[in-house]
Amino acid sequence: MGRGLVNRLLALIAACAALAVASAAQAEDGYRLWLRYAPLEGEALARVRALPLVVHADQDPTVALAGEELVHGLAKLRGEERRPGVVITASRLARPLPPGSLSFECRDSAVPPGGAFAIKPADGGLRISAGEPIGCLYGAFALLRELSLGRNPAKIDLDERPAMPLRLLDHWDDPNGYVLRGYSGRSIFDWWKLPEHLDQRLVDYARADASIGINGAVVNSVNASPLFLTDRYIPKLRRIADAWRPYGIRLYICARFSAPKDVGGLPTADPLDPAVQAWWKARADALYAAIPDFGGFLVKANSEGEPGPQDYHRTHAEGANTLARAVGSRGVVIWRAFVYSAEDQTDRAKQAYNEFVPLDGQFEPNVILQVKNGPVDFQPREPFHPLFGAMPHTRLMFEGQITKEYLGQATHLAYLAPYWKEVLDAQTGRGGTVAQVIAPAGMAGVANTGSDRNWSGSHFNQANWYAFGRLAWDPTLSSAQIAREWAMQTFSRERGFIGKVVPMMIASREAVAEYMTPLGLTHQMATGHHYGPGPWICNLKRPEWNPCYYSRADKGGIGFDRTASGSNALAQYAPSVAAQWADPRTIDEDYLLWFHHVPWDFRTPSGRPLWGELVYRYDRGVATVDEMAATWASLAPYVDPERFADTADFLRIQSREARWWRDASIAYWQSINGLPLPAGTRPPEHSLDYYKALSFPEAPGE
Ligand code: GCV
Repeated sequence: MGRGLVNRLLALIAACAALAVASAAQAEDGYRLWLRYAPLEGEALARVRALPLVVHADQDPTVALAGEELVHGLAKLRGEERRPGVVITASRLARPLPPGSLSFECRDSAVPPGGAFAIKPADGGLRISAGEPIGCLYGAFALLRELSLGRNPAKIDLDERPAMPLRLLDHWDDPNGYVLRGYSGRSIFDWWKLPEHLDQRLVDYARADASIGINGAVVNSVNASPLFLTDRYIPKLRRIADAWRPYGIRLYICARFSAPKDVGGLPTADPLDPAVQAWWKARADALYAAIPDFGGFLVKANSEGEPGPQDYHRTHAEGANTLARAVGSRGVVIWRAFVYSAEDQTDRAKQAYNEFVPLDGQFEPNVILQVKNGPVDFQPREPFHPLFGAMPHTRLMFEGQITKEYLGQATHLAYLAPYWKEVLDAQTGRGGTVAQVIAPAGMAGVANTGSDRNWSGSHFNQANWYAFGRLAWDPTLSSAQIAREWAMQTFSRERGFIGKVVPMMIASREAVAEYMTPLGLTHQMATGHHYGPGPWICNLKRPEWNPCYYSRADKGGIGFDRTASGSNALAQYAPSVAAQWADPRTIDEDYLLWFHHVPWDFRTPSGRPLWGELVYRYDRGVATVDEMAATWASLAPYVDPERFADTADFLRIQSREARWWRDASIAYWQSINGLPLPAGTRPPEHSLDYYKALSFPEAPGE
């Protein structure tokens, strides 16, 4: 081969390599989340091009980040390579700015502290003002969001403040990198390499959180390892806290209640023991010495085998208060209300209320009680938890589960904003809606982030992280508005896309509720993985871990009687609320079997007998998933091939598994009620024994 040909071949190979790199750089793998800042077009582009990149950077690292974000984001929206922009220092800001400037005032006493900001027209341009630097960062993200949605800068006029002080993510991550109920790879925290090495992903995570107003993260699982309270972990925690501080993310840890014994060398963890109290105080002091803005402790106590004050015949209040006094005014102790005991077999749904309501008023002021959205456990649908509104002298915080343990995990598409809104908007009958009750405290979401390139196990699961932050910032936002802004930033601004994808997202959670647990059924998931159906399971050692405990299905009927003739859980709600649910003939059917045991031939408001209605709902859930898959298929022209294919694959899985849920459930109910299928109904594809025999050793477990 001649030298010329060799050179040409080498050049060709180099060109191919360069192309490969270029296309890899373009690959949409989901890592950039909703912060893609895809170039604008047409008038929107012209308007943003007219905004000069003028930012004010003072010495504060958070203000600097806000400036960086704007420079980066505006350049991207303008379709330009990243440019440094014009940075005006604090001292020069006193001089008149060029007309049409974009500027910051981050210590504006007219704006309240705590993250509030205003974006107003000023000097022919725009000014972001905030009472403190974090408000400027939130303002920068808000401005970029508005521009990304195509808003005209001349018409942007915002005045925002967060609805609640704590907007947290709870990570159920273990020191060895395992994520409990995690469906997106391993933990984002690499405790092995910390403190020397901090993965860039942790910084990118903080940026994403800040962009939606999240302001704290609990870095370890509620089934807590005591390691996090040892000296060895303090430098690791400090390294993360230092990286997160400029983004306004405070670090919290889960505290294992038995830690004074486990790692403190004490013979007891009795919260009233002076040595135990001194130990907690010393631990809190050590943490605050390293991390002055340490958020505090989250505690799961006397729940599912975790240690707690009741091991020493102390109350939850006595336990929480010991930790709260150790932390003092520096932070908070978040105590979980998720407790249910093996002994009390009346009704699991009643137990947290019974346990905590008598303690109202006994907690230190820096204790917050964290209450799951519903009284059982993050099911596809539950009524709001009766504790909301029932403890007027205690700050209550909402706990939601972003990770979708019971809603199809990574593969099933279920947009959760409508789910959380259902609870946040519910009238408690005791001092307003749930959102109003939690406003003095906040919201925590069990995070769905992991080491997967797309962070959340699926592209659409990112929407739940996004929606959680947005709702914690402002629970009055509508599910559709949040879906719309997420989809526009994450995928495409095209009307043809948004007009279809938003309704698809809005319908998705209801579809899951219908093909898994229609009409208020609950906890019918198989043991361990909680992914597929297991309504027949009835032999687990604790009755309330069995699906049959919740369905109460027998020849005569189905559903859990929580009225006065049954467990009377209904009486835990305010009379005005209980009245809506007391009568099976008038209750919202979505809660029918949650509160009532009714005969199979019970006439539902639809006119169908219960058995027919149940089958109808399963079928409707399956049909909605098929429609979602068809909708997505029609959206190919708007979506990059990588994310399009990933989502299409997952919708195929969901279609198949929605049928699995429907068929296995119907086969089981039929084995109980002995009824023929309603006329025209497709019989289950396999026998009940087939479904019972399925096992999934490869599924993510407990
Ligand atoms: C952390 C559910 C999950 C458990 C989880 C528990 C909790 O029961 O299945 O894995 O444990 O909730 O919230 O504490």
